[in-house]
Amino acid sequence: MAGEFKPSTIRGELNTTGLHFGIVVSRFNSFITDRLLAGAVYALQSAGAAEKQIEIVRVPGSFEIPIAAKMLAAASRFDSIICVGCVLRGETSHYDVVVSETARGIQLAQLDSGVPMIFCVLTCDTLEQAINRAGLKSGNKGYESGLAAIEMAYLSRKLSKNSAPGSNRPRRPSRK
Ligand code: INI
Repeated sequence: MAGEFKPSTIRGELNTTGLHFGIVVSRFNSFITDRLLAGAVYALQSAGAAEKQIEIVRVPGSFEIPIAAKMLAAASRFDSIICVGCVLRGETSHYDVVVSETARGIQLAQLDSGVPMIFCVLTCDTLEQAINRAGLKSGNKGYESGLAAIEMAYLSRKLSKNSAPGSNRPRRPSRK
């Protein structure tokens, strides 16, 4: 075939200039969620974000994450939101309800608001599995989520019509 076929590709970048990040953290299983939070903040900080570019909101449990994330998105100052929780399987079906409603709620919140939300909710059978994903063997999901938040925030600015990455201009009017 003659010539190279190269469609244009739009990508996010690990660049935090002018971007604002919200983090919603569940207090339930805080032994784990505090470590995930630390990983997420470390990723943002390592990529150049300053303290004033990050706001943290605490909620009782994972089930409450979607409503808080949706409220943060409505504030119009965040480019992406990281949702941090940890649900551990117990003996009843409570686990399944909390997991599915949290995941569904976060998905609905990001699709309704148009603000990217990163799913940093561990869903584990045992505490050991959660510990391994919060800083030991399997890395730190919080750190990975921080990187995903930067990429999606940048991409979101790039894809939205009226705001370039780094312009720090809200995409929609703030609420009066
Ligand atoms: N919330 C969690 O974040 N993780 C859990 O493991 C958990 N368990 O096992 O019950 C949990 N439950 C609380 C729930 O998220 C709500 O906070 C509560 O039901 C009040 O609405």
